Amino acid sequence: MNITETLRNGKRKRVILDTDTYNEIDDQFALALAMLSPKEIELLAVTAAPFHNSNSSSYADGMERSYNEIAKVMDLVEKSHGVKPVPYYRGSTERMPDIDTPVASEAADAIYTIAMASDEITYVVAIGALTNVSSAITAHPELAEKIAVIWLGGQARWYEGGGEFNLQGDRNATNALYASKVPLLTVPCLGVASTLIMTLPEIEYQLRGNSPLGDYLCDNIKNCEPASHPVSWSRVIWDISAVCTLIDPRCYWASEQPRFYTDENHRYHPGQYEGTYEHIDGLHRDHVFSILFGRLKK
Ligand SMILES: [Ca+2]
Repeated sequence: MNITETLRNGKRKRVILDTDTYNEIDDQFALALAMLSPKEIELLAVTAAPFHNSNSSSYADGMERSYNEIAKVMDLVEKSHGVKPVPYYRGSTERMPDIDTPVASEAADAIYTIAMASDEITYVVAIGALTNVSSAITAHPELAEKIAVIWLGGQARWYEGGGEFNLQGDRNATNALYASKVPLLTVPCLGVASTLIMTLPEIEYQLRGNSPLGDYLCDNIKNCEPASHPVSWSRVIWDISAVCTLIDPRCYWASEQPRFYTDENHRYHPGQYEGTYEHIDGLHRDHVFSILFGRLKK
C-alpha cells in the first residue's frame, strides 16, 4: 500500500490521532485542525501519548497532562465552532521495554478495536512518541492489514540520524514500527517540519479575538517569548504537518526509502528492516498555514 496514493483518492479518511498534547504548544493546533476538517477526516478517537520534558515530571505524568489537555482543546473547539468532542483515551504510562513487548493501555486497545471494526483502512496519525501505536501493532500484528501510520518524528534522512524528541521518547517503539509491516509515511522534524515557522504577529493577526480557541492558541504562543526578548523570534508548529497530509496531500512531496533501525546513538541504519516507507522530503509552508487559518478562523 502506498499511503500517498490513497490520500489522493479524495475520500474521507478514518483517523485516530495519537498526541502528547501538553508537551508544548503545537499539538493543540493539530487536534483542533483535525476536528475542524470533517470533509477529509472522520476523527474516531484521540489517544494521549506519554512524554517527559520540562512540562511533566515523568512519562506517566506527561500522558495524564496530555489527556487533560485533549479535553480542554476539544471543549474550546466545541465552544468556538460547535463541533462535538470525540472519544479520547489514556495512553501508556511507561515506554516499551524492548521492541517485542507491548505496553497495555486504553489507547492501544482503542487503536486495535477501532481499526478492526471496519473494512476500510484507519489512519493513525502519531504526533508524539510511538508507545501507544507500536504497542497496539506489537500485540496485534494483523493491524498491518488494517492501519496506515503517519508519524511526525525522526530527522530528514540527509541528517544521517540525530536525536529527536518523538523518536527519543520511545526508541524501542520507533524500531518496532519500522520493523513491522505497517504502511508508514513520516514527516521528519529537522529539515522538513522545521519549515513550518510562525511568528506572534502572524497568529495574532489571524486568530486573536476570533474565538475562545483562537485566543487560547495566541496566548500559548505569546507565552513562548524567549526571556531574552530578542528582536525577532518564531515558533515551529510541527504537529500540523501530519494532519495536513490527510487534508491535502498536495502540501508535501515524498520519496520511498528503506526502513531503518535507530541505534542507541540515534544513528539510522537503512535496510536493517525489510521493506520501505514514505519519507516526506518537503512541505509547502504557505499552503499548510493557509489550510490551518482557513479552518481555525470562524
Ligand atoms: Ca507532539
